[in-house]
Amino acid sequence: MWGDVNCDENVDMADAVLIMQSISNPNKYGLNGSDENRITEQGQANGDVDFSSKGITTKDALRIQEYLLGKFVSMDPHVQG
Ligand SMILES: [Ca+2]
Ligand SMILES: [Ca+2]
Repeated sequence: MWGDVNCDENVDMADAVLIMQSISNPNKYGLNGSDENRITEQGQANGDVDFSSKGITTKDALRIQEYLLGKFVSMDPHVQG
């Protein structure tokens, strides 16, 4: 599911936050992080909603936030707008 970074079948602010946590605090929230709520490979795949940035970056987190604010009707990166 596009945008569902924490794999709870919902797209909300927590997903954008998890992307930023996995970038800023990889020891805890990265793929091999210590926190039980760390990002997973599936979560990274779900969260890569901005194809202009390779992999998971702050751009993907930003796109999720913009989606939540109503700027996009779909989280699918193939459907821009
Ligand atoms: Ca989620
Ligand atoms: Ca990306």
